[in-house]
Amino acid sequence: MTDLTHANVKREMEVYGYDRVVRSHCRMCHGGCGVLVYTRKGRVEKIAGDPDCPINHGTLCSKGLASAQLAYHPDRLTHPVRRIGPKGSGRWERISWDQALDTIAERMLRYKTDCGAESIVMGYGTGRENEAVIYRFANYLGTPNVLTAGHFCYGPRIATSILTCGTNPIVDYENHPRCIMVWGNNLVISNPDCYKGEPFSVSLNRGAKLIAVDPRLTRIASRADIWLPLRPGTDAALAYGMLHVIVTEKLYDHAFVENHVHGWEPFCRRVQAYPPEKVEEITWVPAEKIRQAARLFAATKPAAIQWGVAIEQQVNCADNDRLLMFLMGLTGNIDVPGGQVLFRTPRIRNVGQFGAHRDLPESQRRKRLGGDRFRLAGNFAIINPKCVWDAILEEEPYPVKMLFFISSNPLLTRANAREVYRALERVDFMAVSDFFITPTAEMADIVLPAATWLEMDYIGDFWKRHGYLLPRRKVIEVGECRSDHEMLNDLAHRVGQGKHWWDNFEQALDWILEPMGITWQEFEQMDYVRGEVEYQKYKTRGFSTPTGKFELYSTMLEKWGCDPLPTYREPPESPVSTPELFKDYPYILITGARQPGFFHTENRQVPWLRELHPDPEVQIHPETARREGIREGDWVTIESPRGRVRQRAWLFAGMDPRIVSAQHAWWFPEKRDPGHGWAESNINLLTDNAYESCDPAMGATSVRTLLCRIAPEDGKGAS
Ligand SMILES: Nc1nc2c(c(=O)[nH]1)N[C@H]1C(S)=C(S)[C@@H](COP(=O)(O)OP(=O)(O)OC[C@H]3O[C@@H](n4cnc5c(=O)[nH]c(N)nc54)[C@H](O)[C@@H]3O)O[C@H]1N2
Ligand SMILES: Nc1nc2c(c(=O)[nH]1)N[C@H]1C(S)=C(S)[C@@H](COP(=O)(O)OP(=O)(O)OC[C@H]3O[C@@H](n4cnc5c(=O)[nH]c(N)nc54)[C@H](O)[C@@H]3O)O[C@H]1N2
Ligand code: SF4
Ligand SMILES: [Mo]
Repeated sequence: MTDLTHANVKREMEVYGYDRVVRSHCRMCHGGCGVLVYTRKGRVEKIAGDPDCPINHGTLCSKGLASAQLAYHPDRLTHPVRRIGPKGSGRWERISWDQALDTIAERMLRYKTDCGAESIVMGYGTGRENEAVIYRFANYLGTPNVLTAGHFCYGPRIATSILTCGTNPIVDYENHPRCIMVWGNNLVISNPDCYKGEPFSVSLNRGAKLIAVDPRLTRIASRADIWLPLRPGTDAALAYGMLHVIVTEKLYDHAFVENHVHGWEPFCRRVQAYPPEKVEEITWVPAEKIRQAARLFAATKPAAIQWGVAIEQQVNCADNDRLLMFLMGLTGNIDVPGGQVLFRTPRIRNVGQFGAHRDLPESQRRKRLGGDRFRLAGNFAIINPKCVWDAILEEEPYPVKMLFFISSNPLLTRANAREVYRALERVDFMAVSDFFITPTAEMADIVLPAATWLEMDYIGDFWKRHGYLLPRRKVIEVGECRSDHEMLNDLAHRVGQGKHWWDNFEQALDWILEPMGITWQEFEQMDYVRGEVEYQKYKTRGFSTPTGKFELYSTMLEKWGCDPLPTYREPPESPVSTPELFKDYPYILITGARQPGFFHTENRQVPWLRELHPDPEVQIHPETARREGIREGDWVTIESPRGRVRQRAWLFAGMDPRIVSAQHAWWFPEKRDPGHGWAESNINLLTDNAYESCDPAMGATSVRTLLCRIAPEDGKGAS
């Protein structure tokens, strides 16, 4: 890692008069990029990439660079507040941390006694490193209900990979795959989960072959050897089409199949239902291109699949994940250098142990909302959001009385936003921890001021699968803001679970590191630590699945009464499944393709980042725009059977004219009324959360494949 006494660093400090530099790593997204934070008189003045960090090699994105504008933002909440007017009135009074935590604790204990701990739902959104602390708190409280985005993001990858091969296989960019298939992912913008776009781009520059599976011609797709622009939501059929080619042309790894696979024969029978010509009809991708892609992927070694969230926000969520793993496995790319690796974390107490999942009593576990309906999700402590809204609004199967959202903005990020609004309006008591009073926080009773990554010590990336751990070092303090870790440690003592917690959170960091025989103070002096790297462990130990094999036929799903083999289901709303609706809503709507400067609902108040994307935009094909009387930059209405919102037209020729791609998570912090325009451009007013439209095992909500219509806002349109 960069030596802080290095000449470049010293010169930077002298020339600009910085008085301190701290090595840390960013967390404005899923995190991980090593940074050097320069301060002057205790204020952050500059953030630069750490050239020697193994994750990002000195590169940073716009969000990382703008972190200080977020931390010092004038609208930032810097002390706890209590609402003094009706919900959504925007009237708040300042209170102390003691008052805030005492009130939350008192409510929790009351609901626990009166209605059971399950009536308290803890919540977060995308993973942010506070998840292990939140689960620990919830499990010791006795509530099985932690609401996350895990039903349709990342959770399915973890759950299905545990069923299939024991852990989540990630791409080994360090050993340069020679073929990369990017599937429903745009990592050069999203830098998601364990990955950054930078090592991917390095592998491409070294000549890796590239296959892109994306309905849109992204920057990645434009560099691809083969681009497969499929009809949104038909990924399972396309994957089966490729598997059909690989099986019938015998392009699979015979030794792997013979020795390490469970369910080969039933799988081969199922594959027969998906010949490329039939798959072409379903997916719009020509059969010949499917064959070419399958052959290229199977013949080039090592090869890997870079998968994304698009395949999970569909009715075929879990099966999509499994089918992509089958492609990895059957081509012999699992756990080989440059392939799809099952890396180990260092020897620490991991997120699962920290989360204390084993300490939730079985009697409470059985009460998990939706656990009977969505068995795969329920078994991995994941719940479908509608189950929570129903429990609040209908009191079914029991009443939920309290919500505690720690880093989430569900009014913008969960499907069927009108229903979310009704639930937040109705719930008895709601607490929120956030940087700002967001549209969701405006509905709360108490809002707590959370610390950003610049304001905390932490062991970074201990949930990730690449096996690196990096120390995050506290650089500044802002007002009375506190990390969620410290906040929950404090609250835990007030609700009677103190014996499972610590006097201060540094002791928890020591506890996490204890198996490695080091303390936080020692780790803090280190650059990073990494788990032992070892390949093809399955050859001696088998896979960590019930059969010890790579399970094509899932014995666990069979046990839970689900289909043990993947299948293709037509999206619940589509030209094929709802032809009548399609007459009125003639476009296929994708939502949520990531934008560089934002992280879901975040950063719309950060000047450098809002400048990149001043307005919500919807991509429309020029032909479609002409037909509908829409010009570049016009405000247009987008409408589904559930609602209507406005965004600006961005004419984009790189997709089928029948597709429309709208941005998600828009609100307008500059609008000073307490709604902050949450219902103007929020695409989740259009998305559906009906149980029947969700993945039957995982409960994933379909937010990528819907039907819509579009029109110019002035109502003139085409005649
Ligand atoms: N239509 C549609 N909807 C989608 C998606 C889509 O593609 N289309 N994508 C979905 C996906 S994949 C996800 S993961 C979800 C994300 O959903 P959310 O996680 O609910 O979305 P965020 O906007 O990231 O909300 C995070 C909030 O937490 C605050 N925050 C950030 N960091 C911290 C922290 O460390 N502590 C605390 N206390 N607060 C913090 C931020 O200020 C912000 O208000 O959205 C989903 N919604
Ligand atoms: N800047 C920024 N970075 C982010 C986030 C953010 O909000 N902003 N969010 C973070 C989170 S929580 C997540 S989950 C990740 C997600 O990161 P990614 O997985 O990269 O997700 P997206 O960019 O939403 O979608 C990737 C691609 O899927 C395509 N797509 C849409 N529908 C389909 C389909 O049916 N099939 C296929 N094969 N492709 C389809 C879209 O055109 C898009 O190009 O990003 C993370 N990183
Ligand atoms: S990709 Fe950007 S936001 Fe994410 S960790 Fe790196 S610099 Fe920070
Ligand atoms: Mo996500």
